[in-house]
Amino acid sequence: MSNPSQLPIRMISRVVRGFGRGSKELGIPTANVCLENDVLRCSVDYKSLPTGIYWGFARIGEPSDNEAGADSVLGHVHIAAISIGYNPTYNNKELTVEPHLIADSQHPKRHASSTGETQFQNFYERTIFLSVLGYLRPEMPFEGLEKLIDAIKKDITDSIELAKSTDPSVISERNWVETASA
Ligand code: ADP
Ligand code: RBF
Ligand code: MG
Repeated sequence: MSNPSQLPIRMISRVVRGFGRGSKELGIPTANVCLENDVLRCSVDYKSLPTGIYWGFARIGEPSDNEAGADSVLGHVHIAAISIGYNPTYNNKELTVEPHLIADSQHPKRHASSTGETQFQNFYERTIFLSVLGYLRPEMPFEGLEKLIDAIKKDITDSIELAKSTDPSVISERNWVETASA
C-alpha cells in the first residue's frame, strides 16, 4: 500500500452534480469535485495521480449563522474515502474525484443512509477543501452492487483507522483542511 510520491495533494473547488447513483444505488453519497480549470485549485496536477481509492480529509464551505451547529456537515473536518477514476463498474468516460465524507462515530447522521453509512443534507455548489493523503487500492469493476458496497464499506473503516495517525503530515493536512479559505 505504498503511496504515490505526489501525495498529499490539496484541492479547493466546488461540489457539482454527478449521475446521482451514490446515494440512490449504493447508499454511499460522494461529493463530486468540479475539475474545470477555472474553478479547481490543486497543489499538484491531479491527473498525475494513479486512478484508485484514497483516503484523506474534507471540509464543506463555511456555515452561515443559521446553518451552523454541531450536527451540520458545514464547517467541520471529516475523514473521507475518495474515489479518483472512472468507476469501472459503471464504465464512466470522464474521470471523477469523489470523496464520501464520514461523520464522527457518535454523529446522528453516521449511519443514516440506506446501507448504513453517512448521509448528510445536500451541499451542492458549496466550496470543498480536500486533502488526499493516502492510497488504499486500485478501482475495480464489481459484479453486482453488493460487492461494490462491501468493498467501499471496508475502505471507509480503513480510512477511519488511517486517519487516527499522529504522523506530522497527517496532523498538518487536517489543520490545512480546517483553516484553508477560498
Ligand atoms: P452525485 O452523483 O450528484 O454526486 P450522489 O448520490 O453521489 O450524487 O450524492 C452526492 C451528494 O450528496 C453530495 O454532492 C452532497 O450534496 C450530498 N451528501 C450527503 N451526504 C454526503 C456524504 N456523507 N458524503 C458526500 N456527499 C454527501
Ligand atoms: N467504483 C467502482 O466501479 N469500483 C470501485 O472499486 C469503487 N470504489 C470506490 C471506493 C470508494 C471509497 C468510493 C467513495 C467510491 C468508489 N467507487 C468505485 C465509485 C462509485 O461507483 C461511485 O461513487 C458511484 O457510482 C457514484 O458516483
Ligand atoms: Mg457523487
